[in-house]
Amino acid sequence: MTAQANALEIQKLDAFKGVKKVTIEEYFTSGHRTCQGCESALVMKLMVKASGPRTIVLGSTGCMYVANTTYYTTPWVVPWMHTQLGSSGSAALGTAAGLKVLMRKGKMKKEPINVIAFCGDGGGVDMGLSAISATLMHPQYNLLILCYDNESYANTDIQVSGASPWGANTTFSPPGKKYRIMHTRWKKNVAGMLAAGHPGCRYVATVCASYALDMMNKVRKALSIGGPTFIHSFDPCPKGWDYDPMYSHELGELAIEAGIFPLYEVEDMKLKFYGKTKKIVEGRLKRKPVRDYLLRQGRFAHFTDEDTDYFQKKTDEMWEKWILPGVIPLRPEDGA
Ligand SMILES: Cc1ncc(C[n+]2csc(CCOP(=O)(O)OP(=O)(O)O)c2C)c(N)n1
Ligand code: SF4
Ligand SMILES: [Mg+2]
Repeated sequence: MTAQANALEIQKLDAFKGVKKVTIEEYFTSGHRTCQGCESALVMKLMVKASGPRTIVLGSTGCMYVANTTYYTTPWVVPWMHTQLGSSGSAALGTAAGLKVLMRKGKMKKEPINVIAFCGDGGGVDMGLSAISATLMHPQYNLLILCYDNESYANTDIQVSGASPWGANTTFSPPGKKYRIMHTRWKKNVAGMLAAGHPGCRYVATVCASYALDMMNKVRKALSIGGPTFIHSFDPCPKGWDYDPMYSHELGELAIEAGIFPLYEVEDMKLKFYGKTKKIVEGRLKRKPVRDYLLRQGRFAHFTDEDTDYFQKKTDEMWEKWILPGVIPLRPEDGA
């Protein structure tokens, strides 16, 4: 396929230049039953607001499937389909390929249609990672995979995932009298891994809906650039993280300000930090202590000073020792 022919299949979605330019139409509306303060539901709403009406959404099993499809009701205004927990990559690829064939055979009008597949962290960071990787290797298909990361297998009652933070209390890692810290793995670095490992993938970004305009504009860029793309969204979850639902927005901000979840985009292998992360990288903003973020959540209520200090030390390492702060941990051997 020539670049010109491929371009016909891509919607050009320019960035919204300020909140006043954001369209008022909604494509994820009422009719869902996610928890009060659920940031992932906001991510769904902003994601399709950004992509517009000519969009097909596919979603793997998890809260954003189950809570959005109660029998006979759904908040989705655009066409929507469920897919198996580890299949966001394959579903996106299959749909994009199917649309291409139907249009080529004249069975559908030729027009650019956005294909977005979402997955949770269980579905994307863990179970479906291989399918996502395979999909990012096919530049001839235009699609976006958005991983909404609430840092647990939330829908099945908050089990630990590869994206759960060190030390968090989950149903698989409850603190006990003998062992206080039951989850001892550092969060998997999925966006950095996918960006570095797939040279044909033109766009990978991290987002947080606390910065809604940025988040929508990253979705628009991912859909306009051509080929398969990936966005990792950091989503506070009042039920799993155990805090008052009114603080979702604030917790998203705190995670960025403490440097726990850096905001960046990788376009054609060029890295750009943005928002408060950029200010931190440039030394214009001091990182907040991680304890300001951790101690606001019940999942870290068992932490002692020793635990917060360890979390701080590991976060500092991401900033001070990683070759690209918060993105790529590789570094030359000391003295090399
Ligand atoms: C192959 C498979 N294993 C297990 C399940 C049960 N299950 C349904 S939803 C879910 C949790 C998914 O977690 P995540 O992808 O993080 O989405 P969240 O629920 O957090 O929104 C699990 C384990 C399933 N549906 N399919
Ligand atoms: S458990 Fe978390 S992700 Fe699931 S609906 Fe509730 S707030 Fe949203
Ligand atoms: Mg999850």
